[in-house]
Amino acid sequence: MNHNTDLTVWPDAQASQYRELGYWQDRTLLDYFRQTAAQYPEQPAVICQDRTFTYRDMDQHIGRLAAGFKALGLMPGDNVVLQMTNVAEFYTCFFALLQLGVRPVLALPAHRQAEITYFCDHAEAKAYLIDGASAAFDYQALARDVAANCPGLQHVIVRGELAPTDDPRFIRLADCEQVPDTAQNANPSDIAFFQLSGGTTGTPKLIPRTHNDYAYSVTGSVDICQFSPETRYLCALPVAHNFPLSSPGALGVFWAGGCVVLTQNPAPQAAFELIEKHRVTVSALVPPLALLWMDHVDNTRHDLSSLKLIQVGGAKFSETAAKALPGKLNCQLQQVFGMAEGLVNYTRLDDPIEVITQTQGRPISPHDQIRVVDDAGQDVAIGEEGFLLTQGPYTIRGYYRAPAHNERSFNQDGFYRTGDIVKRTAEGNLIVTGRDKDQINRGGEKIAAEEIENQLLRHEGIHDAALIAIPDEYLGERSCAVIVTRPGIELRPIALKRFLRDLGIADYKIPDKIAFSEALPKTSVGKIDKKVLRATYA
Ligand code: OOB
Repeated sequence: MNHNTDLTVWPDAQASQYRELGYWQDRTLLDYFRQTAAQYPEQPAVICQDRTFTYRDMDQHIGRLAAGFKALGLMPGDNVVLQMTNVAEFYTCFFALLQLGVRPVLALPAHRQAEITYFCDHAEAKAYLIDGASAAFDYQALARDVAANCPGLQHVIVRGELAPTDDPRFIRLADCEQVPDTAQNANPSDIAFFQLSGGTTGTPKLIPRTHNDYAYSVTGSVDICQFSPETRYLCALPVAHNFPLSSPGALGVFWAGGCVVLTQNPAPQAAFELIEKHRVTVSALVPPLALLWMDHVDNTRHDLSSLKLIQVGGAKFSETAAKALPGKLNCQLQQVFGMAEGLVNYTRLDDPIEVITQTQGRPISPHDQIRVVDDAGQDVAIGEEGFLLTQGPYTIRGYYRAPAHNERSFNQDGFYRTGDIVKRTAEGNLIVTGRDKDQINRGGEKIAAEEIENQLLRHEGIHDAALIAIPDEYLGERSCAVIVTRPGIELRPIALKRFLRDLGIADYKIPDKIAFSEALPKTSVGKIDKKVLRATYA
């Protein structure tokens, strides 16, 4: 086995098997896009507010941007950080970088200085690409702070007009477009880009995804979800997230020749208007958003009759809500249980209704290996709860440059320890029943407890801190920080939230609730007993 810390490759036997089965086609992600573009050049590929891009338009922008990025000196194997909102330029930049073998780290719009600086440092990023025209947040101000702290950054590439700055590294994205260059410099078995892990440790982990493995996950998803040239997909979740990117997401739409409709605002009012206007057939939602859409549907005057399928995933969707959704939104429900590390499970469109409402589905591939094991690593019986382990043709074998963490996250046989607690039914469907990782799942947004605890401990008035999940009717879970202050120190929750915000942490990671305690309960081995804390603060 290759123990390169950048990309842990699959064992040779598996790699050859995946090739023989036709899963790995040794084509780049851009090859798939261009195949569709050649077949349906005039079809709309992306609708972004009042702009419509055909497949030909997209393809041309990609070629022009690739030429421009190359002229800036970006080289195969370089890393960059890509942080776009839900705009068409996300896809053109993504593919242009891939064409050059340059690897984007797919940051989320919610990430702030702490996260972005970390990505830039850890990936030794040469460039940072942002949406400088967002009405929701000033990404140029963020980029100025990031650039000031990251001397290794050679370029900050800005969608929209440049705000005044003395920093010569800032350049307009539009100025990057040059005479198109379509020559590819990417190896299909190499890293295409990085997804971000929900995380369980002090620092976020980068997930290297190869062209081969990712393309297969998309192709398999397109089959299962029956995407076609008629598919009109509303992308309401952040474009860069694995779910709306590849499950089957926008890439699935591109593989099939359909159309992606982008929205910056996932709220029902805005989304329903777009569904009616563009005759949207499918969308992907996290549970809180699905609940919001369901609550709002009775009061809408918009015609939603084009909707055929709503996918819900990212966090557990309650059985009650799952039963109600098809009647409310007058379409089918599909549950999706996936992870940026790879494995994605779907309920199938023709599954019995009990499977669709009571399970989180089964894997894409017959070659996804699933194990449900107990504390001792022994397989448990069907229907019994256990820890979910997986390996397969599109699940990573290691995080990027994280050898110590990889020791813990992967077992001897290459299985990824998902940290999810599941039951498997006789038909092979998975039911997520809990979690064995120190993470809060805030309505689909993942927070690594240790990351926030470390930040809290930087406060001089704090002696000890624990971040736990507390139940929330709407989000499923919210975060609660339990704080032990130093003797004689009094702190106010609002000041602590402020402290975290000033450290440049994404908003969704700021604790929803802050509680104070004399001491934190400890287990027999001296670790903070989060079970006790959760029971106390629930
Ligand atoms: C998706 O990916 P991530 O990387 O943001 O989060 C993965 C984790 C899973 O390990 C699990 O803990 C949780 O999110 N999760 C679910 C779930 N879907 C994800 N827990 C219960 N029920 C579900 N349906 O969240 C993701 C990636 C691709 C497709 C869909 C979701």
